[in-house]
Amino acid sequence: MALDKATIEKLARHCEDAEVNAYEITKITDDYPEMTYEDAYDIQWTARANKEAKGHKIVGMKMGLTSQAKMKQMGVPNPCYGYLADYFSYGDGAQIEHDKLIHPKVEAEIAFVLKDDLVGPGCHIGDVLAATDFVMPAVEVIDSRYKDFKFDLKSVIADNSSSSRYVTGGQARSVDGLDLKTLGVVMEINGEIVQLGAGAAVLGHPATSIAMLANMMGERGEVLKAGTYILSGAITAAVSVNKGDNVTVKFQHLGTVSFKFV
Ligand code: 0L1
Ligand code: MG
Repeated sequence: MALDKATIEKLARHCEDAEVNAYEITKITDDYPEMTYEDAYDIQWTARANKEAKGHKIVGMKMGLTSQAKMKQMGVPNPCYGYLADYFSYGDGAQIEHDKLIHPKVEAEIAFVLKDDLVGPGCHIGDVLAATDFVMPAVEVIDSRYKDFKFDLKSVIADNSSSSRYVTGGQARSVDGLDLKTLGVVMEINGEIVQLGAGAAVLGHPATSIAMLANMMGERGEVLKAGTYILSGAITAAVSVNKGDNVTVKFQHLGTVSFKFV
């Protein structure tokens, strides 16, 4: 740990303020190059506690940067995680206000809901499949607070892994009989196909991502609790969206998620 408690608290307020008021900031490591990964997660967990103190509920978790292509593109060595607050959450058919965001992008994801706790370290894909109550289709709206989405991994972690909004729809299904690795998705914006993908884009299998989350949380003594809703990571590349855009993502076996930016 390189940053003291007062600096962690200051940076948590800095990131959260940029998120709530939708303005750009420069990456934290420009001013604090000594920041460690532990500091970065301390900033995220402090911002999370501040949200709860203001009366918000934390309703889930997300994994980010889970594809080899995206890690390579962003020049980062590992995936990261973040939390989902109540006001991030939207249902199928939603209208999301574009003006409340900075430069949003959309990604198709499979969401997991757990029926048992997952406790890392040592958690593996089999533990995840056994602990999964159901999966559902979701679309994550990411909105890095960093100018032009320019960041390094530590700065992204402090910024809650770019969490912003997410939309859940389609059908809830047990993982029994579903091959999440080959499950296909088609993303359309304003009726035009913009992305195709399959579940294997997420660390080879989306459940691997959930195991990694449990193991990363385990390093901090945190447990991924039964009932948690988790976005497992992007199946498609993230696509920039504008005001007025209609987004529809069709998931094989799981139905469709549609919404609009207004
Ligand atoms: O959910 C994601 O994969 C995004 C994580 C943060 C990186 C970014 O903003 O692109
Ligand atoms: Mg994502």
